[in-house]
Amino acid sequence: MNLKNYLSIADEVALAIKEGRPVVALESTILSHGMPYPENVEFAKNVEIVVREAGAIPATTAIIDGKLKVGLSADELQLMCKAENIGKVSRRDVATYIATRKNGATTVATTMMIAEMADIPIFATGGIGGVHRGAQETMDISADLQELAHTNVAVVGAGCKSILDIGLTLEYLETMGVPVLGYRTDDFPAFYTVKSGFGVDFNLPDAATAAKIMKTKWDLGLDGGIMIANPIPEKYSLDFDEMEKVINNALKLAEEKGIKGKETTPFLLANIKDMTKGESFAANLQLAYNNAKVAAEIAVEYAKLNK
Ligand code: PSU
Ligand code: MN
Repeated sequence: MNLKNYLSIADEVALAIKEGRPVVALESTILSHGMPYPENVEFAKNVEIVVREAGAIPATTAIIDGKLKVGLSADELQLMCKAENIGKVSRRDVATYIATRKNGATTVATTMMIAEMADIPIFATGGIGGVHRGAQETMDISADLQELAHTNVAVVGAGCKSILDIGLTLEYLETMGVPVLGYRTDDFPAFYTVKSGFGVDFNLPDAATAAKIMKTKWDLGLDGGIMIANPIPEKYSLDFDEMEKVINNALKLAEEKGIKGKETTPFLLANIKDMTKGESFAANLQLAYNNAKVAAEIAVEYAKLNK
């Protein structure tokens, strides 16, 4: 591997990593393809502030000018938010984008890859990708799940996106040996709502326990990620049955329009936002901030263990 030719880590982030201080990776697909412009600019700034306030250094990742970027400048964040000619980069796209100097936003899968390369053990997102409804026919299963199976990074998310088949997503994670830990909950959250009706493997009482499980897993040589499922704060939680109706309408529309592949998730999120008159977007913002906060708290505890 000849990573140093490809990896470009911002000075502040590089120093924190070198000194063993807490760092939290953040993705850019949520900016470029998960949220509208210019609201995403405010989110991109605020989510980094949330990480800092909880005692860690934020490191948003992206592919820019032929480099895997870890830690973006204000201009680079702006570029990702404007999302003009910014692709959605999954594992299979990485080499092509770098070699041909195309700019791209990183998904959960690619942010995990880059975080591991940079030695950042934890990453906060909105919700992970997973097994889509109807995957028995379409075989649409997010590359995020394979990444969780193999890459040594803990991901804090409000469960998986509720547009997915949550039960099948959890089955897949079990098969791949990925621990699914609930942050102060017995229930696997459903993105916009606190509960999905499915359980988690273990109820994490605090950030220190999360850090201890991460260290133990990787000390044991048990490679692969960890899903830390952090429910949306109750006061921002939407009604599960209401959201199911909205999601089903969005799914029907996607089918009518023949939306497939990597377009599916952005299409559904944008339509759900419109159908709920922005209510779902407000919830999306809040759950993502909450994940950034918890990830930073865990990063702080993890850094202590490795001192
Ligand atoms: N969570 C959000 N909004 C998003 C995503 C996650 O709140 O836009 C993105 C993540 O980058 C995730 C991707 O990796 O959606 C999954 O896309 P797909 O289903 O095509 O794998
Ligand atoms: Mn897909």
